[in-house]
Amino acid sequence: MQGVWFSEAQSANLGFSCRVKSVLHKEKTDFQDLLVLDTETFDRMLVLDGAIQTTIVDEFAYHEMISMVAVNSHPVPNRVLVIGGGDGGAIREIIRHPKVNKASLVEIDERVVECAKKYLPEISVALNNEKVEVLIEDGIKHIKEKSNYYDVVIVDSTDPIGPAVGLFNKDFYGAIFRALKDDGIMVAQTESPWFNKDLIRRVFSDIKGIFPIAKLYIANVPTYPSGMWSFTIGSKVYDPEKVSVNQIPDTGTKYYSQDTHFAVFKLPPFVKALLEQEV
Ligand code: AG3
Repeated sequence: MQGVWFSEAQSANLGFSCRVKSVLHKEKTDFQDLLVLDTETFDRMLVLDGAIQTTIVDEFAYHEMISMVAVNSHPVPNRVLVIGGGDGGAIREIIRHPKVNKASLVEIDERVVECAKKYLPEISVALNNEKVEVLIEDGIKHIKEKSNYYDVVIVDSTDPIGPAVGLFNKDFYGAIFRALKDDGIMVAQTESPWFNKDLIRRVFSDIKGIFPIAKLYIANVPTYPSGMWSFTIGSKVYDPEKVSVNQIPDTGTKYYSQDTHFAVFKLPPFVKALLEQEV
């Protein structure tokens, strides 16, 4: 292979590689290794601890899908919180919704926010918006201090290793339940149905044990392991599959739409089977 390549070791036996035009930034923050690359196929790319987080080319799929399904399942999503997601991509989508008054971002690593502002302006564009509050603190601590406060909580974490481990545990989902209002809804990114079966099963069963409604949906994100990505919703009242289409405004999204809102819940049998197994 000619030139300089970046490879993510997705597991001990599998890698994902792309040709690099240049390394824009590299540092060790207090929390993780941070790398920003300019690549041939995916344009600029943010990598944390060796794992691809987002790229200019495919970020819209992930950021629209992690945000808008839950936001549009709530009739009045006034107050929305994103935990993690320091690049600002999810926040950018959320504030396009006409009913969102305030969106808060709680990111533990300030350097992610700063580098996204510098190198990924298309993604971080909303971080200076007046509707947005950026808090640099531990998401777990933040959520434990709130009760009956948020309408929607979105967990845009890294993989369940290193700084994000606590964002995949049952106590944390319980704390989100308490931080939500009586009709609140949460969603978390829950990795690949091909490679993270145990995690998906466990998280689904945890969320189902806490929230009256638990649902899993999938979307295609080419730079993530297997390209097929899952998201798990916990909802106190609103069933995302029973939303009226009139409640879904057109915010100019390219993956999310009135059609895909519902389509993504139609799961292939091998994914559905994960949710039916006892943990
Ligand atoms: N958060 C999920 C990234 C997971 C990618 N995993 C991997 N490449 N092994 C993305 C944050 C974007 N706002």
